[in-house]
This record gives sequence, C-alpha cells and structure tokens, in this order.
Amino acid sequence: MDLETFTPGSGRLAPRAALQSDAPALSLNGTWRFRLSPTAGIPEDFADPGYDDSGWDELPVPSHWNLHGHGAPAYTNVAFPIPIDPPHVPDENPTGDYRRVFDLPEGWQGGRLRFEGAESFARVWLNGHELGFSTGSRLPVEYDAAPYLRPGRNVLAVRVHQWSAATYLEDQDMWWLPGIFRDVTLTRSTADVYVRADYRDGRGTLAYLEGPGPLSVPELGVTGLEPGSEITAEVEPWTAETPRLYQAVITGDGETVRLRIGFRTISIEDGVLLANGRPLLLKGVNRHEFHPEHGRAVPYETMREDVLLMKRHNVNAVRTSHYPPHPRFLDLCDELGLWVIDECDLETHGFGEVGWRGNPTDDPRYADALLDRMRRMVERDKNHPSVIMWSLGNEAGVGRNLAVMAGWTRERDPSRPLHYEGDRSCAHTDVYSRMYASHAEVEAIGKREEDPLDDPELDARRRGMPFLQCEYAHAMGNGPGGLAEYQELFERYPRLAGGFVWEWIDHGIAHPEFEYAYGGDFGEPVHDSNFVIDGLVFPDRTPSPGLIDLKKVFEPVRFDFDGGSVRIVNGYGFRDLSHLRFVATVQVAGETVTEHVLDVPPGGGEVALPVTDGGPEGERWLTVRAELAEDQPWAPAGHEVAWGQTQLAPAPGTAVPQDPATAATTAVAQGLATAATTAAPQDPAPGVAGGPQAFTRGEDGLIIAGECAFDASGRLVRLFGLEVEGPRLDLWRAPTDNDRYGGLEGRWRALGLYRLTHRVDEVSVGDELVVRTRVAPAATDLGMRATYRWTYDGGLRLELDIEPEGEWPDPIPRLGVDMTLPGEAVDRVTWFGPGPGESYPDTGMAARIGRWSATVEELQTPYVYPQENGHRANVRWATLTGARGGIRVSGEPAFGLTARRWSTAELTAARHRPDLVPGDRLHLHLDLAHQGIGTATCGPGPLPAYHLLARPATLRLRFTPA
Ligand code: IPT
Repeated sequence: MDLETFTPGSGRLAPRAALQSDAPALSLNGTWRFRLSPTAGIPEDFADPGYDDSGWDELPVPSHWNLHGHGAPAYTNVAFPIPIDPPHVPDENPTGDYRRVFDLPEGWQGGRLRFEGAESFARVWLNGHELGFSTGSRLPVEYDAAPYLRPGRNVLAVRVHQWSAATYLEDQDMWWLPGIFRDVTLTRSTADVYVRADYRDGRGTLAYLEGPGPLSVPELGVTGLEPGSEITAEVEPWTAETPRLYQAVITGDGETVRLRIGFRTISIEDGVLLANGRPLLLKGVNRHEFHPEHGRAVPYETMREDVLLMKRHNVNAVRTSHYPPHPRFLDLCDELGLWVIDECDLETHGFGEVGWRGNPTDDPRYADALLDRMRRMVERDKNHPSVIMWSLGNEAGVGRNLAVMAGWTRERDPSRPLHYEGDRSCAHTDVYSRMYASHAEVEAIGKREEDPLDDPELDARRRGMPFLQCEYAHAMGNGPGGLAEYQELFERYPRLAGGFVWEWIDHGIAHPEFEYAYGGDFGEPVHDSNFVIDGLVFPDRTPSPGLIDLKKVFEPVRFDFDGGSVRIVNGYGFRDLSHLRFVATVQVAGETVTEHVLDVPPGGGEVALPVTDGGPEGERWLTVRAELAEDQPWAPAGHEVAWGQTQLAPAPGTAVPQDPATAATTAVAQGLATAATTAAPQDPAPGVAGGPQAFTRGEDGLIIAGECAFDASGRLVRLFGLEVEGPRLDLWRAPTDNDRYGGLEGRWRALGLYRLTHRVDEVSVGDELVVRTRVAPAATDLGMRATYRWTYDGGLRLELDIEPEGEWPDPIPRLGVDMTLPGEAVDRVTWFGPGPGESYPDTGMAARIGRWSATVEELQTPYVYPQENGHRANVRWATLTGARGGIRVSGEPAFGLTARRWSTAELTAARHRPDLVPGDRLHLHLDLAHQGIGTATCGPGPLPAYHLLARPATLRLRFTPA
C-alpha cells in the first residue's frame, strides 16, 4: 500500500453531518484483537476472515495502542519526529493490525462503517474485501459496507500506520498517539441534513437547505418544510449565555433524524464581530482533547466535565485546537452554551524549522488532502449553532492551498467567518487573528494603529477586520500573569473580540513513577520536555490557580464601589442579571458580622449598601457575591458567578489602618518597598504583655530575650520554645517555567542568586539586637546590605533594612527572608489576607481578603513540573500551629507567606512531583516582594509594573506565640 500517496483516501462515501438518527446502528467499540509491528510492510493475510488471531493481544477501541503497552508515547511541539521529506516516511513505522468479529443482528440489511477518528492512516477490510483507506486522523470517514456484509458472523480488519504522507499535515503540539481513538459504528443511517438558522430582531429564519425529507419543528408549529425552503418565526435566539435550542425532526429515506436548532447570526459590521447584532466578546480557551490515561480517546463524561468546568469558570468560548473534536463535544457546546471556533485538522509547523521549505500548505500535490480535511469538518459540523467560525488550521504557514480551502468553504457556508492565524496578510480570512501579541500590540490593534502590511489593499482590508487572539496567556506552570490587563483591553476597544487562553489542560500522562509524564519521560530521542504541561487545569482536571484567576477576570458582572453604594454593571452580552442573587457580606477581621441580599434591578445599576458600622475592631470588608438564583444546566443554585470586595471605614471609635496591600504592592512594584512605615500592627497579638526588654548575652554564648535566643552571629535559634534557624535574607525562588523560558532564570543563575553567601559584620547587643550583614553571590561585586534590628517586648519584632550595592541589571526573583522550624511543630497555617489560593504580583486576582486556613500540604500548588508556587501575598498575620501551639507572624503592615516541607534548593532541583519528599524541617519564607510571573514561555514577560527591582527596602515583622 502506498503510504506516501498525496491522496487523502479511497473508497470513502461523501462526508455528511453528524446526526442523531433512529436508523439501526451497531457500536463496534469494545475489545478488538490487536498486533503491533515495527514496520509497515508486513503481509495482509490478517484481513482474511479465516485468519487465526488467537495469538494476538486484546486492545480496547477507542484507544491509542501506545497507552496500552504497545510502544510508548512521544511528545514534540514543533519538531517532526521523522525526517522532513514529504511525502516519504521512515521504514520504522509502527503499524497496528486490528480485528473485530461481530454478529449481524437478525434481519439487518446494508449499512455503512463509520470511523470517527483513527490516527493516522487506516485501511479497512470487511470479510476480506478492502473497503478503502483514509487519512485525516480527527475526522470521520464512512465506507459502504452493504456489498460485503453477511448474515451472522462478520470480520472487520483495520490496519493503522502511524506515519504516512498525511503525517506532514498533523504536526500539532501534542503527544503522538496512534490508533483507532474514536468510535466505530456500523450504521444504517444515510441522511445528510443542512440547516441554517439565523436570528435578527426577535425573528428567526430557518433555511432548510438539504435533507432527505420534510422537516418539522413542533415547538414553532413548523411541519412539512421541504428541503430548499425556509420559514421565519418568532423565536428566542441561541447564544452561549442563553443556549436556546429547538428540536427539529426530519423524516425520509427510512429514517428519522433529530436535530437541535439554535437561531443565531454571526456577522461583522464596521469591523466589529457581532452575534445577533450585538458585540461578541470571546472569553475563550484552547481545548485539546486529553485524558491522562486515555489520551485523545476522551470519554463522554470527561468531555462533559470540560464543558461544565468551563461554564463554571466564566469561559464562554472554545477554540478546538487544533482539529475538530469528538462530535459529541459540539453537542455539549450547543446544549450548555459555548461559542466555538472549529479548527481543521491541519498543522505543518515543523516545516518552519527548515524555513518552510516544502510546506504542504503551498504544495499543490497536497491540495486535495487539505480540501478534504476542510470539507469533512464543515460537513460534519455545519448544523451546530455553537460553531461560529471555521478555522483553516493552525501554524501551517502560508500557501496556495489555503485559498483552495477558503474558497470552497465560503461557497459551502457563507454564514460563518473564516479564521486562520498563520497568514498575517489575512488574505483568506474574515478576522484578524494573532497569538501571544503583547498588551501594547493588542492595544495598537484595538486602535486600528497596527504596523501596516506591505500591500496597501490587504492592509486596508485587514485594518477593517475584527481582531482576536487565538492564543494568549500561555498557562504553562505558575501563571499566566497579565490576564487582567488583556481583558481590560478587550473590553475597552470594540475591534477586539477577545481571545482564547493557551490552553485548557496539562497533557500529563499518568505514570507510576513520575505521577505525570511529559516529553522525554518515555525516552524519546527528540522531545520538547514539559511544554505539553501548559494548561489551566491539571491533568486530572483540578483547576489550577490560573483558571481560578481566569474566572475572576472573565466575570460577567462588575462591581464599582463608591462610598455607601455599589454600581453593579451587567457584563453579559445577551442577558440581564435576573438569574442572579446578590449577597452582601460584611466581615471584620475575617468574621462575618452581617449578610444581606441586595435588591438589584435586572439591568444592574446603583445599589445602596447596608449600613455597617458598629461591631468589633479590625479590618472591615464588604463582599458582594453574585450567585445563581436557581439551578442552571451547568451549575446548581448558589454557584458564585462574580464577586467584588471593598474595604469599609472602621467602626467609629476604632482605629484600623486601611488595606496595606494596595499601598504595599504599588510601592514594591516601584521598588520602594518601604510602604506604610508607621502603620500600627494590624493585629495586636493576643497573650503578649510587657514593655520593651533588653537583649543579654547568656553563658552559653547565646543572646537571649525572653523565650527567644540568638547565636553569637546574631541568628535566631529559639523562637518561643521552638528550635529554629533564624530568618536570613534570600533572593532566590525555584524558577517558574516563565522565568526559565523567558530567559530570567539564566541571568539569575549567571549572577549566582541561588548560591548567596552571608557575612556578618557586626552584632550589637543592647536594648535592641542589631545584626549587620552583607549578602552576595561569589564572583560579583553586587550585593545587598541587610541589617536586622530586633526588639523584644514579649513579642519579637524584626525590622530588616535591605540596601543593594552595585548596579543590579535585572529584576530579582524575590526579596525576603527564609527560616526553618521543626517540621512536626507545624501542620496548619491560618492567615488573614488574600486567599485562599496563591498570588503573585500579576496573578491572584481571584484571591479575596479573608481569614483562611490550610494544612502545609494544602498550601502547595501541585504543578506537574515543580517550580515556585503557593505564595500568599499581602498577609497581615499568620499562625503556624501544630498540636503544641506554634507561632504567629504579623506584618507591619503585610508580608508574603510561603511554607513548605522542602527547601527552595530541593524545589529547584525537582523534575516531577514525586521528587519532592517532605523533610523534617518546615521551610518558611516571609517576603517583601516577588518578581511578577508574566507569560514569557510564549508571549510577553511581566509588565514593567510587576518587575522587582533591587532598591532599598524594609521588611517589618513581629513574632509572637500562637
Ligand atoms: C503555539 C501553537 O499554536 C500551540 O499549538 C502551542 O504549541 C503553543 O505555541 C505553545 O504551547 S505556536 C508558537 C510558535 C507561538
């Protein structure tokens, strides 16, 4: 068989819509016989019905054979794992032979064999007769089975080759996972149906373009509509916010088809993307199909979980990166409401590595194959209201075949705009799309002030288009930072239609040793390491902090507080607020003192806040939450959709400083971390009495103050009975993926920031203990003067002055102190400040002020590739407690808190989660500031305001017994 053919397939029936039909269908999913060969050229005798496969293994279908012990997965991002020599492929070509025996039900006649997806080149035999072959891994194919079906026992044989000429079209950034990975069905359905349902000003137009017989929509009183005709009716529109569907029934050719129709119109007017005549703002994610055990053979329940999770996190759009998903995923999008960019199964990114020489996108020999892919996608998915744009593919460079794909699609479906990012000229698209453009560039595009194209005509055309970021905010590891600023731009400029965060899920493969495997873990000679771990949810679909932040940033309701009232702004595009209940809660020092339901008009507006003075002392915060008033198909009543928080004036007669966080973060961002110099302690720590007390030298050489002791070098060794290794200045953090790929890690390492040396210059003991030190890495004259000033009054207070020496060229990772405590002394951390999740200067939008509590284990964010995580910023006070008490740390005014059972060096060295083994010390990091996170793995680093520059700064902390 010629695997190196440019032809996309043979023997196939014309593509048609995925439909629900009452025609008999026999699922051929289940256990098949399977044999893997290392090369393609083995005999074809296995296709013979009489072939003895008793020596073969068993394999479930759908699945990928290399996730079932036959070979191993491999991950590459851009690089091809085979030589770039189209259409040729190596002799080493894993080839899976499949056999399935099935019994035809009594009286069964005719039928088609339908494969929803097989990767990548599949030949099919029925009872020894070859039906044909197909490529286009994530697209369906059907063969006419009628001539070869027999009553009773039938034998289906399939040979799947991993590599073929079509491999050059499937270079998506993901695991290479061959096999029959979607459903196989013998179906007697033959119907194709094509409807177009538009909506304008309260009226829907249903154009019944093609179908096997009359169509009816009982709910609209429509019956007997013939193909080629249309009706209009008063309808409710479909939107992702209000996914109203009408059930249509079509009968003809011996079957009845049910189709859910959604009336909606996508248009572009004055360079703005509209749905049903209103601006459409896409709050999207890129979704690959992935399951940590099943790869791209994603169970239906998991698809549903994805949609529910997206809806619950205020995501309203999906780009099906970078291939059409399982058809049922789109049913879920119709039903639960998500706008979808349906993307063709096309990526030739690896040609970029050779200057795009030989790119199939520009090779006429591949034209049929590219068109075939587009046709099969459009025909399969053409009836879905959720699908609002067709995308020609991803990262496939430029070339004449794009025109072929676009030309056919425009003719076949003029109702949906075309998307493709890879051709900056936008010659074949209706929207201007980019990936990972910086905030500044997005803003310029928003103003239609982007750099011009060379061709003035194309430039004018592109400048008139709406813009979207098909990928932005690369969610790899800790991050992404900068989300809020992107959203602010998307909402400010009408040209900007929003975008799609890269990407939905970490593709970590469940692994007995590593917990989750990434590139290289299966010994692949060519791989891209953990670049496949870049999702908003962990491999098991637990939301990562990035998704929690995204939910906040995507909120469809805004709260603008102003004194005694709040303006509630409806940020939905297509519905009012009547489905929400607004609850206002006042907390003082984290304790709820009042709770009211607010009366909010459906359109939003100014609402008076409850009177809240009186009550105890402490920071007083008002939180307004918008929650679902009733169950929705995607979340139960009470689910929180949005929230806003504001600090209230203290109760009369009490003196409580205003939120230190705002002052502190701004100041730190500007490198002036000396904010709020005279702020009173937030938290007059309980149980501490007495006035100032002097430090004395004990006989053992220790310096003593009450229950605390320092060694002769001025290092804290005992803290209220706990044996500690005292706080020391530290600048290092375990680099994040963004630090690493953005280049900062390299510069930090070159400077030696992970191997600081400490020198004590002076220890002076008296009313206060003053320890003057210099902290610096070897081989440089850069350094930090760190002066620790300790005082004791029953509580122990530290004022640490930090003064950089020399010209520090780059931002530093962090600025703070590290100390350790006996591990068994602490298992719980309770704090007042933003929480419950982690936060860094440009992340943590989802953190709200409150009193939070977690075990040390719960404070760790389980990034698949270990890195800096778990930092709680702007903490006012924290207690670290175990069975026998503990300590309390109070900020003056606030500090950053991180607690781990391993050191920063261990975290830095770890490559997989199981490398992190709890030790017998608790490592406590009390920080003044962190460098921002950004999204430099792909895209911009932190915005300038989030850079931590080496400048003079002061950290003030107070320790007391808990
Ligand atoms: C971009 C790809 O489109 C996407 O599939 C993924 O690989 C992402 O990068 C990185 O995770 S392309 C890149 C050149 C910006």
